[in-house]
Order: sequence, then C-alpha cells, then structure tokens
Amino acid sequence: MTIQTQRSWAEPFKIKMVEPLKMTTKPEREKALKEAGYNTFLLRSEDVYIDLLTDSGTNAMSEHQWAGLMLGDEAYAGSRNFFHLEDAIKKHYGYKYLVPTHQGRGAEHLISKIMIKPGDFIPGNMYFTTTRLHQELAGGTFIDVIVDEAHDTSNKNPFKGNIDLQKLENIIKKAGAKKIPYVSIAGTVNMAGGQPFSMKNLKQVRELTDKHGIKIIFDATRAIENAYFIKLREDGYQNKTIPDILLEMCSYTDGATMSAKKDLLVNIGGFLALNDGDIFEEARNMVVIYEGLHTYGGLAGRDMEAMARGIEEAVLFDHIRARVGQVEYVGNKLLEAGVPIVEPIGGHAIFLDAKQFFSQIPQTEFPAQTLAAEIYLDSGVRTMERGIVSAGRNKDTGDHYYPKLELVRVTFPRRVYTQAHCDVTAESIIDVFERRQSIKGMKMVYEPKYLRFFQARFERL
Ligand code: PM9
Repeated sequence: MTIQTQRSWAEPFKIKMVEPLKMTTKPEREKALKEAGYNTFLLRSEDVYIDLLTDSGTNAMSEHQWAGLMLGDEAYAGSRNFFHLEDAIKKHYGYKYLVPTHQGRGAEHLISKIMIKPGDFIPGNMYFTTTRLHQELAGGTFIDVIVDEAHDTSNKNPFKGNIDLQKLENIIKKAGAKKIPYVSIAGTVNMAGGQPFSMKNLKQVRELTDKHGIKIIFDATRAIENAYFIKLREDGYQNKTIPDILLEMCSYTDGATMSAKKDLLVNIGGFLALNDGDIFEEARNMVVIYEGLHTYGGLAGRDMEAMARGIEEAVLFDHIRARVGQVEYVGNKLLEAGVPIVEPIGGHAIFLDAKQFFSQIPQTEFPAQTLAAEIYLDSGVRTMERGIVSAGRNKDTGDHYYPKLELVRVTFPRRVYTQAHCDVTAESIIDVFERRQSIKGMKMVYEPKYLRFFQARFERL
C-alpha cells in the first residue's frame, strides 16, 4: 500500500496520564502579557492554556521511556545508559563516535570551538540562532547558502531546505577552501519553516565539498522529520524505510550536532556524533571542561536511557506520520480561512507570515512579536516570534538583521495535544486574522546582548 492510499492517520498511542491545564480570562492574560514585556518566552507556563512555543523538550515520553528512567545508572563514569545510547546512535545515525551533551547548543559549542578559527566562514542552509552564535563566538562568519525559494513564504518547492550549489561554490571560490572548516546543513530547516532538503541535494553538496576537502556537519535535530519528507516527496525513496533514509543522510556527512529534545522524544539531552577520530579525541577532552565527563556530558544516566529508547520510537513510520499529520491538520485549517502561512506546511510547526498578516505594521515595529502576543491574549495559546527579534544584530555593524521571513511559529510538541486543541488553536488564529487591521505594532524597551528573543521586553505603540 502506498502512503497516498492510506486512510487518515490517528495517533499510535492512547493517553494514560493527564496534566491539567489552567484556563484564564482575557483580563488575566492582558496582565500576564504586560508583566512578560509582551514576550511569550517571559510568560509563566501556568498562565498558558495550549503551549505551542516550541517542540523542544516538551514532548510526551512513552511508558517505555519512563520505565527506562528507573534503570538509570548514575555512576559518575561509564554508565551503562551511555553504552545503550551509543549503540542506538550507531544503529540509526551511523556515526562512529559519540559525545553526549546537555542539549544541542552544548554540541554546537564544542564543534565550533574545535573546528572554527577566527576569520573562517561557515556556509549553511539558513542560520539557526544558537548555531550561528556559537560560530560567531568562535570567530567565524555564517554565510547563508540556502536556495532563494526558502525566503519566499508562498513558494511551494518541496525541498526549500536545499543548499544552492552555486552560492556554495561562490563562497568556496571567494574565501578559499582553507577558510571553510565545514558546511553546516540542517534538516529540517527550522527558520525556513521546518522545510526539508532532498537526498539528491545532500549528495551534490557532498560531491562539491569532497572536491575541496571540506567537511559537512549535520544539524540532525529534526533529521527524522526530514527523512519522512524525503520518503513522501523524493523519487526513489517511497519504498525505503525511515531508518534507511536516516542512515543514508548521515552517511554523506562527517558528524552531527543534535538537540535530542526534538526528534528524540525526550525532555533534555543532546549529542555530538563524529566519524573523525582526531576531532572526536578533542571533543571528548573538551566536553569535560564544559559539560561533564565524556560518558555523561551533562546528563543523568536516566536521561541517556530515555534518549536511547526515544530513538527507537522516533523512527517508527506511524509515529512520524501522525506527528507531521497533526501539524498539517492545523495548517490546512488556516489555509482554508485565508491565513497567510509558509507553504509547504513544515514538519514541526506552522509558520504564520506576519508581514502579510499585519501588512500595516513595518518590520521595525515587530509584526511577528505583536502577532504572538495577540494570539496569547485572544486564547492563551503560546507561540513564538521568528523574525527580526530572533535574527538579532549584525555583529560588525550593530544594526538589526532584517530577515525576509517575519514569522510566528505555532509549534507542536510530539504526542502532547489532541485534535480539539488543534481546533481551538486554529479558531483563535483565525479570529485574530479577522480583526488584524485594528492591531498596532510594538517598540523594544529592553534588549539583552545575546539571543535577544529569549529575554527582550516590549511595549505597545
Ligand atoms: N531549537 C526551538 O524551539 C529551542 C530553543 S531556540 C528558540 O526550535 C536547531 C535546528 C534547533 C535548536 C533548538 C538547536 C539548539 C539547534 N538546532 O535548544 O540547545 O531547532 O537543545 O538546541 C529550539 P538546544
């Protein structure tokens, strides 16, 4: 049976334990929002009804994962859970060596410090906030080499996460291969709207980098979602399994940074995985300084066990189909109502196009920040700004980056919310859309130095 002829998906699990949600009134939400400086990151989770801020660490673990927590081997060194994790990563990602880290940015910190020298360039398929910051802190400059279509919210290219080979070749020619320690490729591409790259594109990037002796480091945070899109959309992959596709993807890369808090269905965890023995030796030494011993990297034994078990569940076709299916369900409801969103609908989230949504609000008055605040005020649904605030400032000029994409991310944690929650969310966004003309922008009244979107504060204009 092909995917197209299958019936509707349904969650491949049932609910055994519930976490009550607090419903709030509009005046309560107005107060909470004001106290939070109109930044959804600064709201108390207790004041949130449906939390679609992120899919990071917010997933529901299975009974098998919870049972694994009881089998945590909390020895300082050589925990058996480390070896379970190492086996699972070798089996599904195929890399030879593992360095666990407390989360994704721990791995980004290590690889950036080890591989990037001041003055280097790191081409990548669109920036990610923490990834780029670590590259910059190591003295490097990120160069965006994603295809142009990724910056166009209505372009329906099925692989908007692809690298533009010409752009990559140009930077190699301009900077010289010696100044490019690696190409950074993420799948799916978070900031582009959860968009995948194709296997064909990755193979081409491998060929080009091989010619110049440049490595590829894979941000595998949502690689399983990328594998699912390849199975659905790329010729020749319909009959391959998700584990086969995942292994093939990783085989074209030299190592991976991973935030296990996404694909791998855990609340905390990450890793750096490598094939190069020398880089591994350095990372294994360095992790001791910044994270913890090389067999726990800032994690408890039980966290590594939950992750090892999460990998096996995350690659199951029925799981990933229901996960992406839920996102599509909400996305399609919004499209039917005419709400402008990034298309194709991404893997982990729906991205509202705030520039189109609030055409009266200029980018300097933070349309996406305003939209996230309005949705919260309307219904208690918490979403996240992914526009000018997230983009931050140019490290040389100090001016804002002005990203083409000014988005609000409506992000679905895995295995957490029901279809009724999805309906309430869509209704709220549609209501805000219907009264969009009456809404004004905001001004920033506090701006922290790093990753400002987490802690910046705003006031209504
Ligand atoms: N992503 C997200 O919500 C969490 C915090 S940033 C707002 O999407 C990629 C593609 C990510 C990512 C985190 C990290 C960093 C690396 N790459 O959060 O440190 O989406 O585990 O991972 C977030 P950690």
